[in-house]
Amino acid sequence: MLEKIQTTEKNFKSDLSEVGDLNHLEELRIKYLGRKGLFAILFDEFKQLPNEEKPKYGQTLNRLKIQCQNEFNEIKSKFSETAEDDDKGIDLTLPGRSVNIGTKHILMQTLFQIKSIFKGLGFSVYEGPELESDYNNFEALNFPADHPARDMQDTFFVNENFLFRTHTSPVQVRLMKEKKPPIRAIIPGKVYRNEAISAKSYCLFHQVEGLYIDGNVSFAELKGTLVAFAKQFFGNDVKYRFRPSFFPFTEPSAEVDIWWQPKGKEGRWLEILGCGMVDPNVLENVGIDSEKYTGYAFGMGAERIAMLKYGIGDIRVFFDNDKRFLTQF
Ligand code: 2NM
Repeated sequence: MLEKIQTTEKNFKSDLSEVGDLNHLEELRIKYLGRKGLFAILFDEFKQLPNEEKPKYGQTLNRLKIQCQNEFNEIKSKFSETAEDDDKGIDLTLPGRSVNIGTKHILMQTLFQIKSIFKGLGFSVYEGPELESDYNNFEALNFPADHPARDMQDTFFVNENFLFRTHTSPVQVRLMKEKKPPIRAIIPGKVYRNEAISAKSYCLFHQVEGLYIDGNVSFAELKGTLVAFAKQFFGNDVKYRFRPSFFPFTEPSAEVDIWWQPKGKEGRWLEILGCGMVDPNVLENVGIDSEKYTGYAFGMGAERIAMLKYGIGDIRVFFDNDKRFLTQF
């Protein structure tokens, strides 16, 4: 009996050392530890032994069986780990997952394009504060005291003398006070108006204004510059017109329209910007000799021209941060 036990142990160990995979291991398990395996046979033989011999072999046999089972389990778990890596783990042949990095906001893309067109035409870019004095925002710019924009209803006043700028023109006032002509600059930035919010107007929007002041600046130069801009921004074959208008800070003043022709629908003129020759009163207010210098200025709403260019029907979508809108651009 002892010899049989020892032989079984020896065979088990040598068989186990040659195991190559899980299937092979399972075969060995059945061969040794199965219901009709070699250990079962040994136990059957053990049962046949006379009672007085049982203690002698019982312990050895039990110890051996447990030891074999342990070794078997150990090898099985090693094989299982590698098997799991193979089927649950990483398939190195799959293409990588794309990372969502977001998009540049369409308004920022538009502002970037406007700035780069004017830079190409020789303009510098300046910015200024959004909180301004009533003087810089209105008084210096020739807005009469009874102008409707100066009403509490249309402007966000902080107190009697300070307000959220309603256009970026106060930055031009600062520039003209600080620098001697020639001045050729565009000023992009946020502006605020206390209007009823709708598809067409929001309490906040972005403007780009431009200013050119020098010895002999003419309306012809203003036209040339704005036509060059319109062609670069809307396409070379854009149809445009200059239409007389009025602004407190320019004289003469004009508005520029472009022809909008939707497919299959009636076309129409749409305003894209306002402009004019800087009023001599404004130049004198900032200490520039209006006998020596002339200048032109213009202003446009960035949301508005982005809406025209990309066919966006509601200004509020620029501020909603809805990914379904933002990711279209
Ligand atoms: C516009 C239209 C026309 C303008 C005028 C000035 C300044 F400071 F030179 F007087 N800045 N911007 C101007 C002129 C703005 O926006 C529709």
